[in-house]
Amino acid sequence: MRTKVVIIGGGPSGLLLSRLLSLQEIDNIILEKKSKQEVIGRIRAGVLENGTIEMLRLAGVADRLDKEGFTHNGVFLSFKNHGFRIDLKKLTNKTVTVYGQTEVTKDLYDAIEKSNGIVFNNAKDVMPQEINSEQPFVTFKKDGLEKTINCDFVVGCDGFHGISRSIIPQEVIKKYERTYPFGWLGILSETPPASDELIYANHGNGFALASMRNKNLSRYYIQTPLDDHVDNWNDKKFWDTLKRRLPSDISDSIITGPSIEKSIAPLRSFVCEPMSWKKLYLVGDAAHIVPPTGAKGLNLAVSDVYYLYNAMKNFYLSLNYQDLEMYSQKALSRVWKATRFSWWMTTTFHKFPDQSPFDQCIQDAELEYLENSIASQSVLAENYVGLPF
Ligand code: RFL
Ligand code: PHB
Repeated sequence: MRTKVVIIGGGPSGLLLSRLLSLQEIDNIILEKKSKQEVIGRIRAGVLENGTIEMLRLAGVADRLDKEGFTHNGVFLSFKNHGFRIDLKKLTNKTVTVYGQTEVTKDLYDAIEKSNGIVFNNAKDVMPQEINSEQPFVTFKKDGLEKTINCDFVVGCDGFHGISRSIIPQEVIKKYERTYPFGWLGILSETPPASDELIYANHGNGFALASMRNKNLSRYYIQTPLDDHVDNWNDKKFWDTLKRRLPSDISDSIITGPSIEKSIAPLRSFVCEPMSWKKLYLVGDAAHIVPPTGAKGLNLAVSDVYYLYNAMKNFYLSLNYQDLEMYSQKALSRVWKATRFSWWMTTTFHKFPDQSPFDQCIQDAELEYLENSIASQSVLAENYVGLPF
């Protein structure tokens, strides 16, 4: 088999890149380790930046998003049992949109299937080969049979635990990492959201987030110890903890119900440099991870796709290789800014196990400053709605 671009990983970044390349008639094949149902079943991101939406429109997959997505003009922050609002629209003239990653992935799959794009699901032992040559190829197993695809480029869209990043030699790759001493326990429940806009809460016992998917589907998170387990959290314990951490005017009116999904995710900041090596390009979580506190992970994956898609388009349509050479540098410049913002949101809103009274007072001062300073609010708003691509 031969194609121009082999994309390893059929999550949101791999699917979006494939779709955009196909629209330019640049042949590509996706190799995805899991089944379509497993990929679509992942409940993750919920907040899309305008730049992400523009890219989904460019890919022709935004009809449902434009109809069903919820535009949010602001976001609430709370501390010391009291909330205040950041008016994103007024401060930046931009908004964010609530539309689940599950739906984004579904829309992309549908479009790719309709246009006969090639996705090999359940592709096992995927391995990029001869990346350092003019004839790279990728080997994998499908239904027990060994397969090879020759190509011009390999793109690693295979997430943090994928194989692609490991192809870059140790002496070339540099990794930057911060782990956090807590996780997020998230639940989905078929109840009306606590508020029309998201609430990020700093509380003496730990962080909480009230988010949503639609008018009758809520998404909530609470900070938990790193070694905690979902089995320790029945629904009652979850709701009681959440209510204690949100401002009481919200807790008093919150509607609870059975959880339909419950999971714990660890929090991590990670960046690898460079994001490309020879014929390999890394995109999204394969190259960087941010803690979800800034709602940046999926949006960053999409801005990587933007840079790489344009670079590949320039290469195939105009024989211009320059943008491909600049890909890593361009993408990393935006990645580090989102990494900083996500780290800042995480350190400002969470309770650290070794947090001293001094540290708590600094967090309170930070949030009080944010509540009363338009300059401080503008910094948060500009980053939250997404820096330009
Ligand atoms: P993904 O989604 O991890 O997809 C990678 C795909 O590669 C496949 N794969 C392989 N395929 C073939 N061979 C291999 N060897 C392979 N190894 C892996 C996997 O099966 C998978 O299908 O990476 P991608 O496409 O870069 O997308 C990144 C986003 O999924 C991620 O950044 C976001 O979900 C992060 N995130 C959020 N981002 C936002 O922008 N806004 C949010 O509100 C937001 N909330 C979140 C989040 C992530 C969370 N968790 C669970 C970490 C909330 C949470 C709780
Ligand atoms: C979500 O709705 O899943 C969500 C929203 C905002 C975040 C993280 C996750 O910062």
